[in-house]
Amino acid sequence: MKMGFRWYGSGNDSVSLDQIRQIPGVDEIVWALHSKLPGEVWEKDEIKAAVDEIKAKGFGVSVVESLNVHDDIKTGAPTRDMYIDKYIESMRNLKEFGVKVICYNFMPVFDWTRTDLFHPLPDGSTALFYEKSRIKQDPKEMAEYILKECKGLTMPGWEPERMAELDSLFEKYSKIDKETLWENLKYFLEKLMPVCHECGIKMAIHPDDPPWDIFGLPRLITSEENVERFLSMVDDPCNCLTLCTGSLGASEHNNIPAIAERFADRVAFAHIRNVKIYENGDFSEVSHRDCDGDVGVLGVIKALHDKNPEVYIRPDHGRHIWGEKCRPGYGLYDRALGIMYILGAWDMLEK
Ligand code: DNO
Repeated sequence: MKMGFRWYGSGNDSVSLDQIRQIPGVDEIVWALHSKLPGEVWEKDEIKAAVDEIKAKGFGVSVVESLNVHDDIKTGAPTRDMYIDKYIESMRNLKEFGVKVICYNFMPVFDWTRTDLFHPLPDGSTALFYEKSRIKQDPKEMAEYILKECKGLTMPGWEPERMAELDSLFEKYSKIDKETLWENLKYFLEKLMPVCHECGIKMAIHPDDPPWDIFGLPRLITSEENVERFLSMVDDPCNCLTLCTGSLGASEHNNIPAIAERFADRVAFAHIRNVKIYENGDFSEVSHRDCDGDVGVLGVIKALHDKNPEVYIRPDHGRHIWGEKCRPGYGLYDRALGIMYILGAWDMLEK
């Protein structure tokens, strides 16, 4: 297993590489060129600058999160082939710097969505929270709220440039139903698979978060059944999953340890975090500790340990603790605690 830590880059993250170096057991920085919009090619000199900075501190750069997919690919617009070509160009550039896994998502319009980014927990910390009844509100209000809380820090999937054009984005998706979205995903991946083999890169789709339709937009990677459909639709060892335990785990219908076990060989990357689901369907992010939430974190770790010991893992969102001021979900302290929990369980399994 290789342990990673997501980092948004100098000037775009409250955490430094020097701090990350002091968390035991971190091998990799999970990185991206965060100033790039979906559809822009990641040029070699830009990749080199990012990678050099990370490698200088002794970390690997094998996992990119995310190389975002342009909406014209998701909607199957006439320009999609042009955007797929650009995507492939970025992949070939990334390969030259040793990238092995590309995490991406196929969520329409929005990336992960929450109604409260700093919801108080009983212990005095705060965490990301989803209140089901509030999601009926105007999506523009939601985008404004999220951008405000991110205080000018770039957040993948929530690029201000895209959010400013929400009407036309919603218009693009107005004729896209679930089956069309599945077809467009298949089309995209079938173009990419030969390039993956040429480059030794695995494409690892991130599940939809939350794992159900929101704002009338269809979402695909939401359940065990749909993960199975996704993996068999393009049945190629390079067509993989980012097992985000908290995304799939927000639905009480998903048994995450069972999903981890069943698809372990196609899990290229795992995001480990825990969520607590309430009876009314709301959910809160909580600490990584198994008994604090409903994900079954220890079962997931055991499944990956037993069936895919080469997997890349990162702790996912943490709570905001000890007064830390950070990007929502991405502080230092609780993610460092998460790493120690995951490594503790892993080491014990090894012994
Ligand atoms: C949230 C993340 C997602 C993820 C993308 C991958 O914190 O898990 O934003 O990076 O969906 O494309």
